[in-house]
Amino acid sequence: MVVASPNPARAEKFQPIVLPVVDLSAERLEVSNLIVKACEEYGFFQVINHGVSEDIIAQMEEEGLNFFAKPLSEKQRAGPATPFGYGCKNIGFNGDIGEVEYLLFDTNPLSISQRSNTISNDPKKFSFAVSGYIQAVRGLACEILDLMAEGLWVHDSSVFSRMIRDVESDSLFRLNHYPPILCKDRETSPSSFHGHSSSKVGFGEHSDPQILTILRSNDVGGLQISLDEGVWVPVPPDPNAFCVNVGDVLQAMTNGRFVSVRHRALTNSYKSRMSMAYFGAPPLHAWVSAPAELVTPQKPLLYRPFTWGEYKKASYSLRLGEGRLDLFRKH
Ligand code: GA4
Repeated sequence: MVVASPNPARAEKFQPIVLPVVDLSAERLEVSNLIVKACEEYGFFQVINHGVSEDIIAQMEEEGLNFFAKPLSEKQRAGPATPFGYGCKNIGFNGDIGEVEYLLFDTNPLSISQRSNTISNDPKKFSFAVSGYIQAVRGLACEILDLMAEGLWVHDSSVFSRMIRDVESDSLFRLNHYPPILCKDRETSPSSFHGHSSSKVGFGEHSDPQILTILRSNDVGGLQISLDEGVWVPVPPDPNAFCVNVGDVLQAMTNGRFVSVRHRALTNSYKSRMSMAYFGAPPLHAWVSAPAELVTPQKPLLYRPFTWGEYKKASYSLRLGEGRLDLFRKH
């Protein structure tokens, strides 16, 4: 295990982790086995040869960069992000703060198109880019979820993907922008006595509540994952890959075989980072429970069945970093 510091100011200097890289164009059985292994060991992996067109990614990135380059007063016309729109520094409803600005959307094409009017001077172009991107990454998420079910030998291989294919799926899309922050903090970072700079927390530690997250960022690092309590390991950025991570609901649906791992994002001292995240979620009324194949006398059901609506409510009533899945544990 790589050793890293719990102090964000110092963590950057530790060796980055090499996440498993899954080539989606390889042989199907091999791919599904690799994905299962990655989800059990890391809860995170990268996918290459994912089939999402470069044009779709580039258009979305351009629209995001154009938006964040606007003056604050203009961006605020699209806010506040409670529940959807532009947010700056405030995360969630319970006082969490980070060095981040963002746009949060539900994935319904109609509401994206309505929202675009306050976001862009060319709303049609903006909503076309967002809808196209969401459609493409949703397809990728479904493909990955089917591969997971196959790798787990679950008979109904659409058991996970069906939830995000549903027209009532409560999936979200988020654009995060982390402006560069140069901070030479003598108090918190001993290394700053030698003129080193340190990083600030852009988005504090948390796990994603949903099923699966498909993340892409520009070539600026900042994402860190915590495989051991208090140990933060940087994930190097790769603009050619998507980073995929298991959410709390998938941990419950795999009866704890897959892990929903805590992660956070730090700011860079000199460069701005933009990430685009699709959070695949069930419909609010859908029941979350592990399929029969994953429950055995040796591995009894870990979590009581719950609806996504119930889980979402619990998530929003807690602070960002608080564990929520434990509230649903049976024993
Ligand atoms: C984390 C994952 C997604 O970004 C998000 C976040 C949401 C928010 O920013 O409003 C939450 C956070 C996220 C987890 C717990 C709750 C909800 C802030 C918060 C304190 C959009 C999501 O679905 O959950």
